[in-house]
Order: sequence, then structure tokens, then C-alpha cells
Amino acid sequence: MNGEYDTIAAIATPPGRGGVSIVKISGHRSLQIAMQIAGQEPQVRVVQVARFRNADGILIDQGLLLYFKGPASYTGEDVVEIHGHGGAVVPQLLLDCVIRLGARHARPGEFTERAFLNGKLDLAQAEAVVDLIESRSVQAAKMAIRSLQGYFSDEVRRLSNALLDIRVHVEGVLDFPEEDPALLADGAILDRLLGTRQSLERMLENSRKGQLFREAVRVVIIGRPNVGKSSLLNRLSGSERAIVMATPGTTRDVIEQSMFLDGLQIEVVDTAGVHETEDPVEREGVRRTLREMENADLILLISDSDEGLSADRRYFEPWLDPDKKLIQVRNKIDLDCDHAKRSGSVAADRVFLSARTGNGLPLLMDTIREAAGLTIRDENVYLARSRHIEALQQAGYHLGAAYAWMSRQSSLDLAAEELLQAHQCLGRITGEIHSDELLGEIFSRFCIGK
Ligand SMILES: Nc1nc2c(ncn2[C@@H]2O[C@H](COP(=O)(O)OP(=O)(O)OP(=O)(O)O)[C@@H](O)[C@H]2O)c(=O)[nH]1
Ligand SMILES: [Mg+2]
Repeated sequence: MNGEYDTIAAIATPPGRGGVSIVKISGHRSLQIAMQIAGQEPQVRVVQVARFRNADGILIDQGLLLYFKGPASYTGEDVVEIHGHGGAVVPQLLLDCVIRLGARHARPGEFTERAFLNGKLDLAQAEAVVDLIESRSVQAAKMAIRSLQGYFSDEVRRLSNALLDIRVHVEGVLDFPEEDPALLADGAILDRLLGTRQSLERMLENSRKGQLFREAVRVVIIGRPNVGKSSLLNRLSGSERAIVMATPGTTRDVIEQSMFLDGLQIEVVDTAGVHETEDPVEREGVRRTLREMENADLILLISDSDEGLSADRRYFEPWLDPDKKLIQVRNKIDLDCDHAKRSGSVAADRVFLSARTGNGLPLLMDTIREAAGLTIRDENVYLARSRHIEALQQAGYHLGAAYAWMSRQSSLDLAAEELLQAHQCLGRITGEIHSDELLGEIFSRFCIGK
């Protein structure tokens, strides 16, 4: 592929102050440009110390030079990396030199796009590159690196190959019906189709689970005034983020705090206590609380007495969405020695704790993890994107239709068409089938220099 595309360049490190910056060049002119700037011939895969000069021979910087000869490089083309000093000026001067010597500015994601076009990565792997860079939790990063290594794509390909086998059979019967009439009648091919469909459903389920990890889980704390909502936010986040006072009506606005729970990012939201009031500021606070409840992935309803557990549930009932997960929390158990003793117990979705002492907090963490579906330790859960899930869903739909036609032993040609459609859906995930628009949409979301 070398020589097919023009030569591109970009600063691959983030802007601003920093010890080191990297200017990356990819394309058939990379080596020549590097030689002109460094005044020496780079050795393949050898780190060399070099002085970098502009076209007038003026020294700009000194640093390291690295050369990967295509196709054994990230993009599959000749790639040179110039490692210079960081900061606002030097990397830009180096890039200007490279551009003057015949490269052009790379678009966002263009290096990875070339890696895809040159067959170094498939499309799902290329997407994993940006997922890894943008991962917001340790779990998400782990899933992204697994996808980058090809585990997700391998699974898609396994399904795709199984489908191809079935298609070959069906097409064979269509072409030579007289030669092998028993081929479909014995049910073996139908069983295989069913098996493939089940594998696809499993993969879809695991992809849906993984989607949870793409964004932070929003946990909204609600309750009547003064029950200890702000105290709980502070305790969960280990900060003094919210004001805590003995006076009811202390919190009037929505307060958000980001935190990590076992490497997973959650957004904890403290709200104003809900009650009837004529105070316009408090009324606005209550309105905002109710709005936050709509945006929540998970709601923590706090009460500060045993009676409150049922009474508050009834009070909030009109605003509770039955499809939304709810955990009821009985706070202030330190004031009640019976409860303090059994802080480790949990009745259904009720947790007993003290925001003041921290007693019972680990149990709340476990319950949050469980309720938000974050207890997944399954290696096969994928950080899938919506487009992957849609493609899997469509493939499942076509397989269902193919099964229906085949089990009736009629309209085999329609079954073959459905199988072809399903096969193409899978091909779109890994990019075997792609359009320029799709590539544009995927790679434009990358950062420049990747
Ligand atoms: N003993 C005890 N007191 C608590 C506990 N949690 C909170 N409090 C006290 O309860 C009072 C109210 O606490 P906040 O956290 O401000 O309650 P809130 O629900 O945010 O109150 P508003 O914002 O006014 O709705 C404060 O005096 C806290 O010190 C607890 O676990 N035990
Ligand atoms: Mg408060």
C-alpha cells in the first residue's frame, strides 16, 4: 500500500506544557522528510538521538528519532516519530518543518483510518483505539484493550463463519435440488442455524451489558428534608462537597460529585429535600430534585427513621418511575443502638447505615454495584457501540426470518436472502462492508494525531 496515499503529519501529544512531544509522520515521504530534518538516515526500529533543523539549517530542537518501515508499522506505511521537547512552541515549529517538506496536516483519526484501510486493524478494533483513549473507568479501559486485541472481532468472525457454512449449504440445495434432497430435511442444518442464533443472542446480551460501562452511572439521592442526603454524598465521595446543617432545607440546588467505585465512574447527585413550601427558592430546589429523578440511572431514597421507610416511599410514589431502580436507605442508625448492631443486614432493597459513622456503607456500595449491573466480571462482556448492537440485532432478526422459511421447507430462496442479509450485518461490524460516510463518522471523532 506504500505510496498509495499522500504523507500526513500531526502532533500526537496533547497541547500545553509537557516534557516531551511527538510529531508523527506517515506515508511514502516520511523517511526523506526525517532525513532532511535530522540530517541523518534513521535506522529501522532503532531509537536515535538527533538534532532537528529547519529548511534554513537553523537548530530547532534535539531529541529522539524513531523509524518504522512499512508495512510493519501502525498505519502499514513508513512512519517516523520525532520526539522533541513539549510546550507551546517547539512541537509546532517541528510540525511546520515537516509540512514545508511535503507532508500535509492529518485529519482527526487519519493514522488509524489508514491502519484500517491498510488491513492492520478491522473497524471494531479501530473503534477500540478511541474507546481506550476515552475510557472513563478501569473496567472500560480493560474492555477496550481486549477489543483492540481482537477478542470482540474474533467472536463476530466466528459467528460470521458459522453463517457462511450454513449459506453454502442452502445455496447448494438451491442450485442442485435434485442431488441432495435430504440436506435440509434431516434438521441438522436447522439445528446449526438455531445454535448460531443462540450464540448471536448471547453476544448481543453481553454487548448490551458492556454499554453500561461507556458512561458514568448517575446515582441520585432524594428524600425529605434533613434526613442526611448531603451527609451521605460527602461520606460516599470522601469529601466535604455539600453543606451539612441541622436546619432542614439546607440544600437548595443540585450538587454533583464524580467518584470511582471499584474502578467504575459514578456520578452521585445530592438534591434539595422534597416538601411543601411557599419559599420560592426552595420550590425551585424541589422542582430540580424531581427533574434529577428523571435523569437518574439509580435512585437512593433516604429516610432517617423506621417509620420513614414506608411513609417516604408512599410520599414519593407519584414521582417514582416503576422502571427505575430504587434503593431505600435508612440513615442515622448510630442514634438507635439496635440498628447499629445489625448494620450489615439488608432487607430486599433496603440498606441500614449511618452517614455520620460510615457504618453500613460497604453494604450500600455493594447494593449500588448490584443494582446498576456493575458486578459483571465476565470476560466476554464487550464495550460495544450502538452501531454494533444495532447490527447484531438486525442479524438476529434476519436469522429468525431465515429459520422460519427453512423450517417450512418452502421459499428456500427467501431463506437464502435472509441469511445473506444477516451475514452482511456482521460484516459491517468489522468493516468488511463499509461506506465512506461510516468511516468519516467513526474517524472524525478521534483526536488529531491518532
Ligand atoms: N446522628 C446522625 N446524624 C446525622 C447522620 N447523617 C446526617 N446527620 C445529621 O442530620 C442533619 C442533616 O444532615 P444533612 O446531610 O444536611 O441532611 P439533608 O438531607 O441533606 O438535609 P437538607 O439538605 O436540608 O434536605 C445534620 O445535622 C447532620 O449532622 C447520621 O448518620 N447520624
Ligand atoms: Mg442537604
